[in-house]
Order: sequence, then structure tokens, then C-alpha cells
Amino acid sequence: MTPALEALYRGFEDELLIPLWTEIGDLMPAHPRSKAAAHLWRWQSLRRLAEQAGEIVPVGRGGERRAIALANPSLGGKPFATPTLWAAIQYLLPGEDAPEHRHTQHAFRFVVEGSGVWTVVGGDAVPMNRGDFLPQAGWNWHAHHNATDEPMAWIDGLDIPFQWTNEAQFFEFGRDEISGAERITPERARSEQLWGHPGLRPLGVTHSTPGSPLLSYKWEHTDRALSDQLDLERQGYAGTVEPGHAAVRFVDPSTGGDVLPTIRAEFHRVTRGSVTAPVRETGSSVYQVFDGSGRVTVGDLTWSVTRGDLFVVPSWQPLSIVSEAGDTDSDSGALDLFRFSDAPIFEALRIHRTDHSDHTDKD
Ligand code: GTQ
Ligand code: FE2
Repeated sequence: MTPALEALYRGFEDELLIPLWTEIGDLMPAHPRSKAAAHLWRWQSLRRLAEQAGEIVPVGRGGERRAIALANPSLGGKPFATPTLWAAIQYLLPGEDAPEHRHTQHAFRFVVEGSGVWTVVGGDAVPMNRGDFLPQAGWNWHAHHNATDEPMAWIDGLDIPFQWTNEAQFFEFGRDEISGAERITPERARSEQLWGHPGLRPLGVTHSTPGSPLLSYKWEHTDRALSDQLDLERQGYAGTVEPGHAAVRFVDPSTGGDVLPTIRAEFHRVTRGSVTAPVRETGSSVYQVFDGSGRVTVGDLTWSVTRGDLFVVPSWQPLSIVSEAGDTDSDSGALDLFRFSDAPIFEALRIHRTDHSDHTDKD
């Protein structure tokens, strides 16, 4: 370095300036290089630690929730599964209440096992059962209560990291007690009575707030949609995304678009013996194995997975899935996977990209 260049850089430093030419490789890479790592969390371990937390840590005002978040090993020790997404296991004991609050973060629940908790969203008590997907858009009041004599665990997904990074969060406490009328335990939520009929839009209500007005997507519908796709495939008709791979997206029945402004949710079924072609996308995803067993490859990592296991797919890392026999035999005989991602953000900003080409050179 010449004395003149050194003096120039010192001048930059004094004035808090940084030239592009020393930074360009990291600032403007040829393709995304995610800070997040591909990582797998085992449901057995999450479940055991959630049970321990249930014995030791009370739930209530202040802490608000007995939720334990996945912390990506390369995101600086923050409780962030990916740069945009929060994923947590939440655990509620018999008779317990998670108090009412609201926040700008968009959220959902997904149930891999158990039942017995009702989540009350805007005064509507919504039951939670295995396989159900429950979106809850930002700024809705919500509380959870376990009305049974069994503890229950489920996963929460939120855009906490996205809103934290972009400094858009608001939060308010609600009532300390949910009134009797809302502590009911109906089999169906009012939102399901209105919006839960395929292809039918109720004419007596308007829906103008962001996010899906349907607060529960029941497993029986998801399961049937997937098995019907595979049934059609066996008969030689189109419907699956690739041979042996059926998939659906959870959508807002009032728009046909994503269920939440920042979060996309999907369900995938890969029949025993099938292999999915590698795909890479901008944006990040979290998957939970709902049923069955198999092997999952993300970038250059491969894991054997089974019911409940959660894994992260960082931006632009190729994913491929092999469905195979394992310790657990699934109801459908296939590998069933729940997926959520930040795709709506990327699509809205026109920076979403998908690559199906075979990219064995992972650079
Ligand atoms: O259940 O309301 O995992 O507000 C994180 C934040 C769950 C919830 C989480 C929340 C909730
Ligand atoms: Fe919440």
C-alpha cells in the first residue's frame, strides 16, 4: 500500500466512509450465500426438554408462553431458525392458560401430535388436533388454553426475525383472564363454519384484515387432497409436482394467495421409494416431518429423519428428499412433510428465484 492510498483510507475512516471496491465480493455476491446453516433438530430431544420445562417453568403474564425456539448455529446465538423465521416448540399443561396478547408478528401453529388445546383468536376458540394448521395474522388478540387432562406440544412459526431486523414490531398485553364464553371447547371454530367449505365464499361477511380468515386447516382435508393427487397419478392423470411427490399450499380462501403476508405454508407427501429432484430457492424454509421416515439432503449435509424432526433449508441451498422405510410406519405409507417459508416476502419484492437445474457444483 502506498502512503497516498493509506492516507486516503484513513480519510475514509475518519469520515465514516467505506469504498465499494474493498467490499463488493461480500456485499454483492454472484448468488446468495446464506449466513444461516442447514441444521436438524430431533423432535425427541425437543419434546423431552419441553416436558422438563413444563415441570420447572410456569407459564403466565410476562414470559407469556412456554415456547422454546430453534436457534440456528450460525445466526449469532439468536433464537432465529433462519434470518427471517422463528420456529419453536410450545408446551401447555392440563388446565394451563397462555394469557392474551397481540403483536404485529404474523404467526401460525402446526400440530404434529396430541390434542386438547384451544387457541382463542379474536374471541373465536379454535381446536388444535394432529395435522391441523392454524394461521394467525399479526395484531389479532390470542390466548391458548389446555382444557384436557393431558399436556400438549405443538410448533409455532412466526416472522419474528424478519420484523426484528426491520424494526417493525409492536406488542400489547390483553386481558388477564379469558371470560367464560370464550373458554368454550367447540369442535369447530366460528371461522371454520364461515370459511371452511371448499370453494365457497360466505356473502354475509366482509374480510379486509391481512391474513386468512380461516383459522384452522384441518388434517382430513390436507390428507385427502394429497392422497387424491397420488390416486390420480396412479391412474395416469396430472396433479403431482413430480412422480411420487404430491404437494399443496395452504391459501387464504378470500384471495387464493398465501395464508399470511410474510409466511407461506405447504404440505408435501413423498411416496415410499420416491426421490425428489434437487431444488434451490431464494429465501429460507423450515420443514417438520409429520409422518414416515426418509433421508433429506440440504447442501452437502444429509440426515435420516423421522416423525417430528425439524430442519432448516437456507437460501439457495439445494434440497432433495428420499422417502424410505424407517422405524415408524406412517399412516399414508409415505414421508409426509410440513413446510413453511418466507416466500411471500421475496415474491412481493420480486426477488424470488427457483432453480430446478441439476447443480452438482454447489457453488
Ligand atoms: O403463542 O402467542 O412461539 O407470541 C412466540 C411468540 C408463540 C404465541 C411463540 C408468541 C407465541
Ligand atoms: Fe403470540
